[in-house]
Amino acid sequence: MSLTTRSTAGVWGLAAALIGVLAGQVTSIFTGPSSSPMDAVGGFVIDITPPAVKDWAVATFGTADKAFLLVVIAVVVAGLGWLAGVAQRRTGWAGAALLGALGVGSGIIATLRPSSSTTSLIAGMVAALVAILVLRWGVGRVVALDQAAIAETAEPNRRLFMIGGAGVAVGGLGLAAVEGFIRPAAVGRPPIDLPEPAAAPTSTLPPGLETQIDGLTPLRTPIEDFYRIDIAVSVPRRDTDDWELVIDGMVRNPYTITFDELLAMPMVERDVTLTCVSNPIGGPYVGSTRWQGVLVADLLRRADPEARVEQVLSSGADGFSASTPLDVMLDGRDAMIAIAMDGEPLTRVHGYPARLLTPGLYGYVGATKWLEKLTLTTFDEAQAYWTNRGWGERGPVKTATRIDVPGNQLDSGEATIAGVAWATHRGISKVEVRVDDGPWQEATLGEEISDDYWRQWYLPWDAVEGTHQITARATDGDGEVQTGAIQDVLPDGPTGYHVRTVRVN
Ligand SMILES: Nc1nc2c(c(=O)[nH]1)N[C@H]1C(S)=C(S)[C@@H](COP(=O)(O)O)O[C@H]1N2
Ligand SMILES: [Mo]
Repeated sequence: MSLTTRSTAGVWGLAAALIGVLAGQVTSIFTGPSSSPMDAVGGFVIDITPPAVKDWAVATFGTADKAFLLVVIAVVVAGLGWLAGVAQRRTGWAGAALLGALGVGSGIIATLRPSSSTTSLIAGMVAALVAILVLRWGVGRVVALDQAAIAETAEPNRRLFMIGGAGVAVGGLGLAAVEGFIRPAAVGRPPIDLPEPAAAPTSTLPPGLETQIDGLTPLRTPIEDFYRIDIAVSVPRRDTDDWELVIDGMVRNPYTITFDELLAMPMVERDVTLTCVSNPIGGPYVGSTRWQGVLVADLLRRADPEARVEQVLSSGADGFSASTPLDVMLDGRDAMIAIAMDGEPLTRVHGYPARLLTPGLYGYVGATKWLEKLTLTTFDEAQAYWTNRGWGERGPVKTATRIDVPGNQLDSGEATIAGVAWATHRGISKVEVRVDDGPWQEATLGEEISDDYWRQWYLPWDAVEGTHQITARATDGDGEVQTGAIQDVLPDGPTGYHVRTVRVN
């Protein structure tokens, strides 16, 4: 391969861009996650991405959607870096201007983010400065050699190319290490002494049917398996001593409480299933556990809401907001500010130190993590993050049934069809299963934990050779049979039956 001065300049541009971003990200370890150029640009991209594209990303990458986004940004930056190198060689300034604009631009975006702080500009400036220095040095050498016509020998050019290549490797690997390990390592959760719940459920959760049926979703989701969905590019860090909850809006008595004050309030424990509006039929974005927290109703009452209040707009440290209908928060369903899941303080990814949880509603309308504020207002006055982007204003969870077993292949003979069904806040009264075009057969239900909790179910099946389609549907606690009409997740959650095609050998 014959090396051109142009490609050597391109490689130096690439190296300059990656090392610049790396410098910015490392700086943000000290100046705070809200100043991270990658997070700022990532958050900005998430905000402007059309809901359908975002949904595709969540469906395709799941919890790795943020990693995917960061990789896309890094690739775009690398491409622009290459261009900057080439342009710098031709003009002596255009590449530096491009990289400088990118770095400073990311700093400005960081400053405009909802989670910005006074240091938000710094990391972007550092990124710009480092990128420009690397670019000017590398491309400067390339041009100098070229002018000296030493490049005829090709050797110095090759060496310069190799050094630039090493710079690309340092930038790329460094970025991968910082984003993949170093920054996420800050995600550990400090301990809290959890107060005793005043109104605890009388029993512990019973063992589920998963102890008898291999592959069935456990009755209680282990926290490490609990799905995670949010717009936070890196997990917000809020600690209990600097945590405050502001309660304001159309109230006669706005106030702020600290974490210690929250802990001193009466605590409840509830078993609740949480699911995402973007969870496709049969999908994984649903989890169930025991939550501990303070009833929102107690907090709202103290604020003394005006009669015109319709919704509670809750906001989180990542710039997310949700609008929960006031009637839902006060109808006795025990919407809470949760501080613990499964007997442990919330993990950072699930909203440490405190989050909202509203039984019966999808996460986007009632489960704000890293909670900072509750504003009592009307639907006209303020809209939430997702309702602003085309999702339904009220988000009651639709009845859903998931088939966990069997998988796509099994041997003929005695088998078990099993799964979970939920219709949070209405409960599940029946699950039926159909094989091919056969009759609906009633499955056996696992123990009922609460109306707000999913229910395990199973049906013995004599599997005969061939390819079969298994379909399942539930009936909720009001006697309403789940609809088979297929609707997409947008705008207010999917409907339709989960169908599993199995090959019996
Ligand atoms: N701060 C914040 N809270 C949030 C979100 C978010 O993006 N930011 N996403 C919501 C959505 S869409 C869902 S489904 C739930 C998911 O909660 P989990 O990640 O604890 O499972 O959180 C909700 N709370
Ligand atoms: Mo969600």
